[in-house]
Amino acid sequence: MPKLVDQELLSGFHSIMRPKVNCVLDAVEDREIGVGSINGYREVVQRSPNRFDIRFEEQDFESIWGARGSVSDAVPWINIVREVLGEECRPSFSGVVFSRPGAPAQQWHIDSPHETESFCPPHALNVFIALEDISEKAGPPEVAVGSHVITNHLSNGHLNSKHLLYQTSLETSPSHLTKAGEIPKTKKSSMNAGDCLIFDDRILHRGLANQSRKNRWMAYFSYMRPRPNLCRVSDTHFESNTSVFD
Ligand SMILES: O=C(O)CCC(=O)C(=O)O
Repeated sequence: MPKLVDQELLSGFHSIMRPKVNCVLDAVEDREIGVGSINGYREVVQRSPNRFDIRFEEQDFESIWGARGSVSDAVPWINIVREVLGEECRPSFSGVVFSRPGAPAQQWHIDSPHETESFCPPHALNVFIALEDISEKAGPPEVAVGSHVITNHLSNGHLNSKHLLYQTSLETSPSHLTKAGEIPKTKKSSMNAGDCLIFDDRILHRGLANQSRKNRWMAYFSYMRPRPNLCRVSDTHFESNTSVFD
């Protein structure tokens, strides 16, 4: 969605996000940080080599959106999220993902697994926001169009949720997702600062390689639909209990 975030909100994001990102990265310093949520810290995960995800909390955005945070009526994408997830939708995670120059393309992955064997409407949506222009060279996100329907490991015996979710040696690429002989088409496009990409988080997606000379910055806000048995749904996003500040 082109320019969903205007210049004023972008500036607000920058003034909140940059200092926190720098503070967390300073705390990481020379510590080991492996790839994957369990090998990172509460505040930062290396999603793939040289691609870092710094976690933000709802309170971080109070100065912009007030106490309701990222479900405030002032959030430019909130009506879309409500339409898909329902009025009761809740924020689940937010953060900044940045990739350093030379970061390779991520493996294809989904962010949360299907929860039932038969297809259900989305239980989670991701909103990606380009914080600066992201040229093709800087590695915008890429998605396998329509793949959220066929990433269901519960109905598709040859899929494994671990390989769908994590960066493992057995990447699940679009060509593994055949449905009636069709491989989902992939789509990528450069983004201008303020452009947003909103998607069902069961869709196969990845961040592309950063072949530019600058860090590539993106913010994200993830939302979920409250549902029964939510307490049994495991967190696959930030699994480490260690803090970089300990
Ligand atoms: O860097 C990107 O474009 C996507 C990041 C992502 O999907 C992830 O880290 O889960």
